[in-house]
Amino acid sequence: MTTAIFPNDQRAQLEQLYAAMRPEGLAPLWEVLAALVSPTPQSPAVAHHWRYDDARRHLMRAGDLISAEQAERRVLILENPGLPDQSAITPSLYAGLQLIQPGEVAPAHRHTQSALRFVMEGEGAYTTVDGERAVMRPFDLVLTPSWQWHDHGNETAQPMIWLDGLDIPTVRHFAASFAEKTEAPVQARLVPDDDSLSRYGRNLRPLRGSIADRRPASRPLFHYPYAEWRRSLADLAVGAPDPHLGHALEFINPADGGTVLPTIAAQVQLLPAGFTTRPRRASDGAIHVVVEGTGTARIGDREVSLGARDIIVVPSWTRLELSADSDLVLFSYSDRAAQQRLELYREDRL
Ligand code: 1HN
Repeated sequence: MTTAIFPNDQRAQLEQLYAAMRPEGLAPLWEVLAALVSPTPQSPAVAHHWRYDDARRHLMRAGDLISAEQAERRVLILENPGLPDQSAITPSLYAGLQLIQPGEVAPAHRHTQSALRFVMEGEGAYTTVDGERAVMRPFDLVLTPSWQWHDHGNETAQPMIWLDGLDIPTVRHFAASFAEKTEAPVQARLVPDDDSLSRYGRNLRPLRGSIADRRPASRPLFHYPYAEWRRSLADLAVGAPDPHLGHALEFINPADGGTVLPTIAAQVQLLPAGFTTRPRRASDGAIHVVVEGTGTARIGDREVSLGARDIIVVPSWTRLELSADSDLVLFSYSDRAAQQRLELYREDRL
Protein backbone atom coordinates (compact mmCIF):
# COMPACT_ATOMS: atom_id res chain seq x y z
CA MET A 1 0.00 0.00 0.00
CA THR A 2 1.38 3.38 -1.00
CA THR A 3 -0.37 5.26 1.82
CA ALA A 4 2.48 7.73 2.36
CA ILE A 5 1.89 9.67 -0.85
CA PHE A 6 -1.76 10.49 -0.02
CA PRO A 7 -2.96 12.98 2.66
CA ASN A 8 -5.14 11.35 5.34
CA ASP A 9 -8.56 12.58 4.18
CA GLN A 10 -7.78 11.64 0.58
CA ARG A 11 -6.74 8.19 1.78
CA ALA A 12 -10.01 7.67 3.64
CA GLN A 13 -12.07 8.75 0.63
CA LEU A 14 -10.08 6.58 -1.72
CA GLU A 15 -10.59 3.56 0.55
CA GLN A 16 -14.32 4.29 0.48
CA LEU A 17 -14.23 4.43 -3.31
CA TYR A 18 -12.33 1.12 -3.51
CA ALA A 19 -14.83 -0.57 -1.20
CA ALA A 20 -17.76 0.77 -3.27
CA MET A 21 -16.38 -0.37 -6.60
CA ARG A 22 -14.92 -3.73 -5.58
CA PRO A 23 -18.28 -5.58 -5.76
CA GLU A 24 -18.61 -4.26 -9.32
CA GLY A 25 -15.32 -5.81 -10.39
CA LEU A 26 -13.30 -2.59 -10.42
CA ALA A 27 -9.94 -1.85 -8.79
CA PRO A 28 -7.46 1.06 -8.85
CA LEU A 29 -4.36 0.47 -10.96
CA TRP A 30 -2.30 3.11 -9.15
CA GLU A 31 -2.20 0.99 -5.97
CA VAL A 32 -0.54 -1.95 -7.77
CA LEU A 33 1.23 -0.48 -10.81
CA ALA A 34 4.80 -0.57 -9.47
CA ALA A 35 4.48 -4.26 -8.49
CA LEU A 36 2.82 -5.17 -11.81
CA VAL A 37 5.48 -3.55 -13.96
CA SER A 38 8.70 -4.21 -12.06
CA PRO A 39 11.90 -2.86 -13.62
CA THR A 40 13.44 -6.33 -13.45
CA PRO A 41 11.87 -9.80 -12.87
CA GLN A 42 10.68 -10.44 -9.30
CA SER A 43 10.16 -14.20 -9.20
CA PRO A 44 8.09 -15.69 -6.38
CA ALA A 45 10.18 -18.85 -6.88
CA VAL A 46 13.27 -19.35 -4.72
CA ALA A 47 16.55 -21.13 -5.40
CA HIS A 48 16.36 -24.69 -4.11
CA HIS A 49 18.40 -27.90 -4.06
CA TRP A 50 17.06 -31.47 -3.97
CA ARG A 51 19.57 -34.15 -3.03
CA TYR A 52 18.79 -37.16 -5.18
CA ASP A 53 19.36 -39.75 -2.46
CA ASP A 54 16.91 -38.01 -0.12
CA ALA A 55 14.20 -37.67 -2.78
CA ARG A 56 14.82 -41.25 -3.91
CA ARG A 57 14.25 -42.62 -0.40
CA HIS A 58 10.75 -41.07 -0.28
CA LEU A 59 10.01 -42.17 -3.85
CA MET A 60 10.93 -45.81 -3.09
CA ARG A 61 8.71 -45.68 0.01
CA ALA A 62 5.86 -44.45 -2.21
CA GLY A 63 6.66 -47.47 -4.39
CA ASP A 64 5.87 -49.74 -1.43
CA LEU A 65 2.58 -47.98 -0.71
CA ILE A 66 0.94 -47.36 -4.11
CA SER A 67 1.17 -49.03 -7.52
CA ALA A 68 1.86 -47.10 -10.73
CA GLU A 69 -1.52 -48.22 -12.09
CA GLN A 70 -3.36 -47.08 -8.97
CA ALA A 71 -1.55 -43.73 -8.95
CA GLU A 72 -1.82 -43.39 -12.76
CA ARG A 73 1.58 -41.71 -12.45
CA ARG A 74 3.66 -42.43 -9.32
CA VAL A 75 5.50 -39.16 -9.05
CA LEU A 76 6.91 -36.98 -6.28
CA ILE A 77 6.47 -33.34 -7.31
CA LEU A 78 9.51 -31.11 -6.81
CA GLU A 79 7.66 -28.14 -5.34
CA ASN A 80 9.39 -24.81 -5.17
CA PRO A 81 9.20 -23.63 -1.52
CA GLY A 82 8.24 -20.17 -2.85
CA LEU A 83 5.26 -21.66 -4.75
CA PRO A 84 3.60 -23.95 -2.19
CA ASP A 85 0.72 -26.20 -3.32
CA GLN A 86 1.00 -25.07 -6.93
CA SER A 87 2.70 -28.18 -8.34
CA ALA A 88 5.32 -25.81 -9.74
CA ILE A 89 9.11 -25.64 -9.62
CA THR A 90 9.05 -22.23 -11.36
CA PRO A 91 6.01 -20.03 -12.13
CA SER A 92 5.75 -21.67 -15.57
CA LEU A 93 7.22 -25.19 -15.16
CA TYR A 94 6.68 -28.41 -13.27
CA ALA A 95 9.20 -31.06 -12.23
CA GLY A 96 8.68 -34.49 -10.67
CA LEU A 97 10.50 -37.74 -10.01
CA GLN A 98 8.68 -40.78 -11.39
CA LEU A 99 9.20 -44.40 -10.36
CA ILE A 100 8.15 -47.43 -12.40
CA GLN A 101 8.80 -50.75 -10.68
CA PRO A 102 9.55 -53.99 -12.55
CA GLY A 103 6.41 -55.32 -14.21
CA GLU A 104 4.44 -52.08 -13.85
CA VAL A 105 2.76 -49.93 -16.48
CA ALA A 106 1.71 -46.30 -16.33
CA PRO A 107 -1.44 -46.29 -18.50
CA ALA A 108 -1.79 -44.47 -21.82
CA HIS A 109 -3.17 -40.96 -21.94
CA ARG A 110 -2.64 -37.71 -23.79
CA HIS A 111 -2.91 -34.08 -22.83
CA THR A 112 -2.13 -30.63 -24.14
CA GLN A 113 0.73 -30.21 -21.64
CA SER A 114 4.14 -30.87 -23.25
CA ALA A 115 6.53 -33.12 -21.36
CA LEU A 116 10.11 -34.26 -21.26
CA ARG A 117 11.66 -37.14 -19.32
CA PHE A 118 15.27 -37.26 -18.24
CA VAL A 119 16.32 -40.72 -17.06
CA MET A 120 17.96 -40.81 -13.62
CA GLU A 121 18.43 -44.57 -13.14
CA GLY A 122 17.42 -47.93 -14.59
CA GLU A 123 17.82 -49.23 -18.08
CA GLY A 124 15.48 -50.81 -20.59
CA ALA A 125 12.06 -49.52 -19.53
CA TYR A 126 10.14 -47.72 -22.24
CA THR A 127 7.86 -44.85 -23.04
CA THR A 128 5.55 -45.44 -26.00
CA VAL A 129 4.73 -42.24 -27.90
CA ASP A 130 2.01 -42.55 -30.57
CA GLY A 131 2.69 -46.27 -31.02
CA GLU A 132 6.49 -46.11 -30.97
CA ARG A 133 8.60 -47.24 -28.03
CA ALA A 134 11.63 -45.30 -26.89
CA VAL A 135 13.79 -47.70 -24.89
CA MET A 136 15.30 -45.63 -22.10
CA ARG A 137 18.82 -45.63 -20.67
CA PRO A 138 20.35 -43.42 -17.96
CA PHE A 139 20.49 -39.72 -18.94
CA ASP A 140 18.45 -40.19 -22.13
CA LEU A 141 16.06 -37.36 -22.99
CA VAL A 142 12.60 -38.44 -24.18
CA LEU A 143 9.83 -36.03 -25.24
CA THR A 144 6.09 -36.43 -25.19
CA PRO A 145 4.89 -33.47 -27.24
CA SER A 146 1.44 -31.98 -26.71
CA TRP A 147 -1.50 -34.28 -27.49
CA GLN A 148 0.59 -37.36 -28.30
CA TRP A 149 -0.48 -40.64 -26.67
CA HIS A 150 2.00 -41.93 -24.12
CA ASP A 151 2.33 -44.81 -21.68
CA HIS A 152 5.30 -46.19 -19.78
CA GLY A 153 6.27 -49.73 -18.89
CA ASN A 154 9.09 -51.53 -17.16
CA GLU A 155 9.70 -55.12 -18.26
CA THR A 156 13.18 -55.16 -16.65
CA ALA A 157 14.15 -56.42 -13.17
CA GLN A 158 15.25 -52.98 -11.87
CA PRO A 159 13.29 -49.92 -10.79
CA MET A 160 13.29 -47.10 -13.33
CA ILE A 161 13.36 -43.49 -12.18
CA TRP A 162 13.21 -40.38 -14.33
CA LEU A 163 12.67 -36.67 -13.98
CA ASP A 164 9.48 -35.39 -15.59
CA GLY A 165 9.54 -31.79 -16.86
CA LEU A 166 6.23 -30.33 -18.00
CA ASP A 167 4.71 -26.94 -18.81
CA ILE A 168 1.76 -27.58 -16.46
CA PRO A 169 1.70 -24.10 -14.85
CA THR A 170 1.93 -22.47 -18.30
CA VAL A 171 -1.02 -24.46 -19.65
CA ARG A 172 -2.93 -23.75 -16.41
CA HIS A 173 -2.19 -20.04 -16.86
CA PHE A 174 -3.85 -20.14 -20.28
CA ALA A 175 -6.64 -22.44 -19.00
CA ALA A 176 -5.90 -24.65 -22.00
CA SER A 177 -5.76 -28.14 -20.46
CA PHE A 178 -7.39 -30.94 -22.43
CA ALA A 179 -6.77 -34.62 -21.64
CA GLU A 180 -8.11 -38.07 -22.48
CA LYS A 181 -7.44 -41.75 -21.79
CA THR A 182 -7.51 -44.84 -23.98
CA GLU A 183 -9.63 -47.93 -23.22
CA ALA A 184 -6.57 -50.22 -23.10
CA PRO A 185 -3.80 -49.19 -20.65
CA VAL A 186 -0.97 -50.01 -23.08
CA GLN A 187 -0.72 -48.77 -26.67
CA ALA A 188 -0.15 -51.20 -29.52
CA ARG A 189 3.39 -51.11 -30.94
CA LEU A 190 2.81 -49.78 -34.44
CA VAL A 191 6.45 -49.55 -35.57
CA PRO A 192 9.85 -50.95 -34.51
CA ASP A 193 11.31 -49.54 -31.28
CA ASP A 194 13.07 -46.19 -31.76
CA ASP A 195 11.96 -46.09 -35.40
CA SER A 196 11.97 -42.27 -35.48
CA LEU A 197 15.63 -42.12 -34.36
CA SER A 198 16.74 -43.82 -37.56
CA ARG A 199 14.24 -41.94 -39.73
CA TYR A 200 14.67 -38.42 -38.35
CA GLY A 201 17.68 -38.49 -36.01
CA ARG A 202 20.53 -38.60 -38.53
CA ASN A 203 20.09 -35.49 -40.68
CA LEU A 204 17.71 -37.35 -42.96
CA ARG A 205 13.94 -37.69 -43.20
CA PRO A 206 11.61 -39.90 -45.21
CA LEU A 207 10.45 -38.13 -48.35
CA ARG A 208 7.45 -36.01 -47.51
CA GLY A 209 4.22 -37.77 -48.35
CA SER A 210 5.81 -41.23 -48.44
CA ILE A 211 4.30 -43.86 -46.14
CA ALA A 212 7.48 -43.89 -44.02
CA ASP A 213 6.86 -40.23 -43.05
CA ARG A 214 4.60 -41.07 -40.12
CA ARG A 215 5.68 -38.64 -37.40
CA PRO A 216 4.20 -35.12 -37.26
CA ALA A 217 6.16 -32.87 -39.64
CA SER A 218 6.73 -30.18 -37.01
CA ARG A 219 8.00 -32.50 -34.24
CA PRO A 220 9.37 -35.74 -35.68
CA LEU A 221 12.00 -36.73 -33.09
CA PHE A 222 11.33 -37.61 -29.44
CA HIS A 223 14.35 -39.58 -28.20
CA TYR A 224 17.81 -38.03 -27.63
CA PRO A 225 20.02 -40.86 -26.27
CA TYR A 226 22.76 -40.12 -23.74
CA ALA A 227 25.28 -42.07 -25.86
CA GLU A 228 24.81 -39.54 -28.67
CA TRP A 229 24.65 -36.24 -26.79
CA ARG A 230 27.55 -37.23 -24.51
CA ARG A 231 29.78 -37.95 -27.51
CA SER A 232 28.97 -34.55 -29.03
CA LEU A 233 29.73 -32.86 -25.72
CA ALA A 234 33.06 -34.72 -25.40
CA ASP A 235 34.03 -33.68 -28.94
CA LEU A 236 33.04 -30.05 -28.23
CA ALA A 237 35.12 -30.05 -25.02
CA VAL A 238 38.34 -30.35 -27.01
CA GLY A 239 38.06 -26.58 -27.66
CA ALA A 240 37.98 -23.60 -25.29
CA PRO A 241 35.03 -23.37 -22.88
CA ASP A 242 32.66 -20.39 -23.07
CA PRO A 243 33.40 -18.19 -20.02
CA HIS A 244 29.73 -18.11 -18.90
CA LEU A 245 28.52 -21.56 -19.98
CA GLY A 246 31.49 -23.88 -20.26
CA HIS A 247 30.90 -26.30 -23.14
CA ALA A 248 27.16 -26.12 -23.85
CA LEU A 249 24.88 -27.79 -26.39
CA GLU A 250 21.16 -27.30 -26.91
CA PHE A 251 18.85 -30.16 -27.93
CA ILE A 252 17.03 -29.12 -31.10
CA ASN A 253 14.00 -30.08 -33.09
CA PRO A 254 15.39 -31.27 -36.46
CA ALA A 255 12.31 -29.92 -38.25
CA ASP A 256 13.29 -26.28 -37.69
CA GLY A 257 16.46 -26.13 -35.57
CA GLY A 258 14.40 -24.64 -32.73
CA THR A 259 13.74 -25.74 -29.17
CA VAL A 260 12.64 -29.32 -28.45
CA LEU A 261 9.19 -28.23 -27.26
CA PRO A 262 7.23 -25.01 -27.90
CA THR A 263 7.39 -24.03 -24.22
CA ILE A 264 10.55 -25.80 -23.00
CA ALA A 265 14.20 -25.59 -24.08
CA ALA A 266 16.72 -28.26 -23.03
CA GLN A 267 20.51 -28.26 -22.96
CA VAL A 268 23.61 -29.96 -21.59
CA GLN A 269 26.83 -28.42 -20.31
CA LEU A 270 30.27 -29.70 -19.47
CA LEU A 271 32.51 -27.70 -17.11
CA PRO A 272 36.08 -29.02 -17.03
CA ALA A 273 37.57 -29.87 -13.61
CA GLY A 274 38.69 -26.65 -11.85
CA PHE A 275 36.61 -24.38 -14.14
CA THR A 276 34.34 -21.67 -12.70
CA THR A 277 31.86 -19.87 -14.94
CA ARG A 278 31.55 -16.11 -14.94
CA PRO A 279 28.22 -15.13 -13.37
CA ARG A 280 25.20 -14.90 -15.63
CA ARG A 281 21.50 -14.20 -15.18
CA ALA A 282 18.60 -14.80 -17.54
CA SER A 283 14.85 -14.27 -17.51
CA ASP A 284 14.08 -17.98 -17.82
CA GLY A 285 13.57 -20.14 -14.75
CA ALA A 286 15.80 -23.21 -15.11
CA ILE A 287 16.07 -26.69 -13.61
CA HIS A 288 19.53 -28.31 -13.63
CA VAL A 289 20.37 -31.98 -13.06
CA VAL A 290 23.85 -33.31 -12.25
CA VAL A 291 24.78 -36.05 -14.71
CA GLU A 292 28.46 -36.50 -13.85
CA GLY A 293 30.97 -35.02 -11.45
CA THR A 294 30.76 -32.74 -8.44
CA GLY A 295 30.92 -29.00 -7.95
CA THR A 296 29.28 -25.92 -6.50
CA ALA A 297 26.41 -23.71 -7.64
CA ARG A 298 26.17 -20.15 -6.38
CA ILE A 299 22.55 -19.13 -7.01
CA GLY A 300 21.94 -15.54 -5.91
CA ASP A 301 23.15 -15.49 -2.30
CA ARG A 302 22.87 -19.28 -1.85
CA GLU A 303 25.67 -21.75 -2.30
CA VAL A 304 24.97 -25.45 -2.80
CA SER A 305 27.28 -28.38 -3.34
CA LEU A 306 26.34 -30.55 -6.30
CA GLY A 307 26.48 -34.34 -6.09
CA ALA A 308 25.41 -37.14 -8.42
CA ARG A 309 21.85 -36.69 -9.79
CA ASP A 310 21.12 -33.69 -7.57
CA ILE A 311 18.58 -31.20 -8.89
CA ILE A 312 18.59 -27.42 -8.48
CA VAL A 313 16.19 -24.69 -9.57
CA VAL A 314 17.44 -21.25 -10.59
CA PRO A 315 14.67 -18.63 -10.62
CA SER A 316 14.38 -15.92 -13.25
CA TRP A 317 17.01 -13.16 -13.14
CA THR A 318 19.04 -14.85 -10.39
CA ARG A 319 22.81 -14.72 -10.71
CA LEU A 320 24.27 -18.16 -11.35
CA GLU A 321 27.90 -19.17 -11.05
CA LEU A 322 28.94 -22.82 -11.43
CA SER A 323 32.23 -24.39 -10.32
CA ALA A 324 33.46 -27.87 -11.22
CA ASP A 325 35.55 -29.94 -8.80
CA SER A 326 35.75 -32.83 -11.26
CA ASP A 327 34.47 -32.64 -14.85
CA LEU A 328 30.87 -31.54 -14.26
CA VAL A 329 28.13 -32.48 -16.72
CA LEU A 330 24.71 -30.91 -16.27
CA PHE A 331 21.38 -31.31 -18.04
CA SER A 332 18.93 -28.41 -17.79
CA TYR A 333 15.54 -27.33 -19.04
CA SER A 334 13.79 -24.00 -18.83
CA ASP A 335 10.92 -21.88 -20.13
CA ARG A 336 13.26 -19.99 -22.48
CA ALA A 337 11.37 -21.52 -25.43
CA ALA A 338 8.07 -19.94 -24.35
CA GLN A 339 9.75 -16.65 -23.43
CA GLN A 340 11.46 -16.39 -26.81
CA ARG A 341 8.21 -17.07 -28.64
CA LEU A 342 6.55 -14.35 -26.56
CA GLU A 343 9.51 -12.01 -27.17
CA LEU A 344 10.25 -11.78 -23.44
CA TYR A 345 13.59 -13.53 -23.07
CA ARG A 346 16.68 -11.61 -21.89
CA GLU A 347 20.02 -12.55 -20.46
CA ASP A 348 22.86 -10.69 -18.91
CA ARG A 349 26.44 -11.98 -18.89
CA LEU A 350 28.26 -10.38 -15.98
C1 1HN B 1 2.19 -37.04 -17.04
O1 1HN B 1 1.46 -37.33 -18.11
C2 1HN B 1 3.28 -37.83 -16.72
O2 1HN B 1 3.05 -39.21 -18.61
C3 1HN B 1 4.05 -37.52 -15.62
O3 1HN B 1 4.50 -39.75 -17.15
C4 1HN B 1 3.74 -36.46 -14.82
C5 1HN B 1 2.28 -34.64 -14.27
C6 1HN B 1 1.17 -33.89 -14.54
C7 1HN B 1 0.39 -34.16 -15.64
C8 1HN B 1 0.72 -35.18 -16.49
C9 1HN B 1 3.64 -39.01 -17.56
C10 1HN B 1 2.63 -35.68 -15.10
C11 1HN B 1 1.85 -35.96 -16.22
